[in-house]
Amino acid sequence: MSLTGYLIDCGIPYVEGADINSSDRWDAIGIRRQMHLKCYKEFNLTGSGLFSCPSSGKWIADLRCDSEWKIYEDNIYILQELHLNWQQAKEKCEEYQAYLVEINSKNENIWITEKLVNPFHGKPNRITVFWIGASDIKQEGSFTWSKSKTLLKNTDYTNWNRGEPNDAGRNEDCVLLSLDLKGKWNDFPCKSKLPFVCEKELK
Ligand SMILES: [Ca+2]
Ligand SMILES: [Ca+2]
Ligand SMILES: [Ca+2]
Repeated sequence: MSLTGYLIDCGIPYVEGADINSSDRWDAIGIRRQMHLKCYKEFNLTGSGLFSCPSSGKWIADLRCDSEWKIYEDNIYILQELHLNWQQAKEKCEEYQAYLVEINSKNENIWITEKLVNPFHGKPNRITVFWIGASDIKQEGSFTWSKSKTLLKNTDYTNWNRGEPNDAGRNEDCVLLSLDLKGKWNDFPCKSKLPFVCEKELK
């Protein structure tokens, strides 16, 4: 669930025509004061969207913000089946105030591979590879995550396939994840059009 606003102990809700500065917050309690909240744009609202303030003084929400985004730990993720080159994919994620997925642990790699993308693996337009947010565009051989701008050091989590990254044809600067290779990574030509995964922090 993700909202454009939040409330504590009913607070002073927005009321059209009321002078909030001179209102006593306790006025709000027990008189069925209500307010509407909206979901972030990529979330769909279900329920009435109403928050109401009963005599308990705790707002009750009749809403859920659902989306195609899936939650893993503190972040949300979406697989985009649209095929774009790496740069376009990065920009598309940024349109959602998100970023091309940055994979920092074995468990995150497994969750993305198995739970998020694998359900699409057997479909007619089956997805076998997708972009992740690492590249060595800026400096050959030095892979960095585009979101955090951190260099992938030896101590950082990586999941390169055997023999990768190999900069084949001296033309491979962007990183994909392969489902056929059980979640292994490969550097690949950035101009290739592939599906991709966006990640976003849940605030
Ligand atoms: Ca991540
Ligand atoms: Ca390269
Ligand atoms: Ca390669």
